[in-house]
Amino acid sequence: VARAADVDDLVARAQNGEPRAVARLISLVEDESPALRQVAALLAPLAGKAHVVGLTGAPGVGKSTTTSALVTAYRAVGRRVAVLAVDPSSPFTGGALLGDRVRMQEHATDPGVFIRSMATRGHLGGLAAAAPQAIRVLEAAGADVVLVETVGVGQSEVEVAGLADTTVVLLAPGMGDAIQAAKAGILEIGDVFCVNKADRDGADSTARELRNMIALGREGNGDPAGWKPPIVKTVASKVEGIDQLMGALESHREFLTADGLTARRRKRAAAEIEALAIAVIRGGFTTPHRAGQLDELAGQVVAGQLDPYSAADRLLG
Ligand SMILES: Nc1nc2c(ncn2[C@@H]2O[C@H](COP(=O)(O)OP(=O)(O)O)[C@@H](O)[C@H]2O)c(=O)[nH]1
Ligand SMILES: [Mg+2]
Repeated sequence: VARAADVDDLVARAQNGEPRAVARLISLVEDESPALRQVAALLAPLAGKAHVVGLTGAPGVGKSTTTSALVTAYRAVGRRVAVLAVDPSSPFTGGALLGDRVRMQEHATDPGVFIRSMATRGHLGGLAAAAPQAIRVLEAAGADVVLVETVGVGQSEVEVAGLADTTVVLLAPGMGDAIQAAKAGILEIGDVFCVNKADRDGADSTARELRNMIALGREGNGDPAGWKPPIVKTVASKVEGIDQLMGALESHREFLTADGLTARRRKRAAAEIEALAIAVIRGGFTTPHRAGQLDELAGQVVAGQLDPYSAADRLLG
């Protein structure tokens, strides 16, 4: 357990860009450390400075390769970049992310790059609460851009959109095509679309299909008026199209006026607070007293003496 003075020191060192302090703070977030409240309080005034970019798409589509190429592109224009690889399904940091770590090695000695992975299973508020807190750590460390990549599994693909100022949806020809993306509900969340593996057959038809589906499917989803999600073709493994992709991300960031950005961030903070509050309430049910009360109410519902809505009111009352 980190002592209060240690936490102060850690945050100060993270602000100086010390990678070890950044890593330690993210571990505190991940492990749901008792020191987390103090960490959160110290980080609150330091947050909100970075452009948070989420990358989502089916496994294998090229998210990690694209992320790594984007890091290089942002570094070339002098930005400090952080990468947060999030695995919402695994209790371990590592596993599926291990390969990504190897891939990110080329950036390992650059003091302007922070790369962290985190697992969120077991965190009190799940991805919705753990990731924003980790993002604040990276902002405190001076990141101008935070790239958030999730291991794409179902709901997390959509959830990552809730974490970002700008969301990139990646597709590749012949896999995770536009129709599948539509089914997964990820067409609505893209601010920028990336057809990666454009060295393969079918990239143009995937882009065309995507353009049609976007035009059809996005009415009334709260797009800032006038923003037409661009479709960028890339070959991430050969670093082709990456500057255009970065340009599209920058354009979206510029397009989001202060008001638009604040609105997105308020939604994100609301989801974070809600996730934490629900987790606290749920945690309350596991006390022996509450568990006993719940069991007794369940008995009354089964016996037809009480309806479940009234039972829920009593449990919360
Ligand atoms: N042909 C081709 N392969 C690519 C491209 N981008 C990535 N890959 C390869 O696709 C595989 C999966 O990439 P990865 O970035 O790990 O995908 P992720 O699961 O979405 O993070 C790797 O073997 C990459 O080298 C590309 O533009 N063209
Ligand atoms: Mg990956």
